[in-house]
Amino acid sequence: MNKLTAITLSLALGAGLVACGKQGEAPKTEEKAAMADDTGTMAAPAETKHGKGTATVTAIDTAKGQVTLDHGAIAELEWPPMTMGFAAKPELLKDIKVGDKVAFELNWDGKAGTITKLDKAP
Ligand SMILES: [Cu+2]
Repeated sequence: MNKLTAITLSLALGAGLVACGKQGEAPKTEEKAAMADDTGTMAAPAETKHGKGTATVTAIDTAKGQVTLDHGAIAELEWPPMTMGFAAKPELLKDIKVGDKVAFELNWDGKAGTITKLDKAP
């Protein structure tokens, strides 16, 4: 949320500077150009973050390479506890069963999480 607000603010400031530098052009053209810039910036890949936590496994789909975890808070990603699905390679899931308590690590690209490490909790 804060990051998005910061991006929006910096884009607004940037658009303002561009508008000041091109006073000869019609305002409508400037608005369209600014909107195109916004779209391009939003489509850029987000920075991948790494996090770790503990969870209870609530569903496994080995064929699709997906696991659903009821996970605790993840400080690195500023996530509260929640239940959600992640992509996971089948070899990470082969010794895991629904109901298992696990310790896991993930990469989060801003839209989807991929499990990079998954172990039964001791
Ligand atoms: Cu989550």
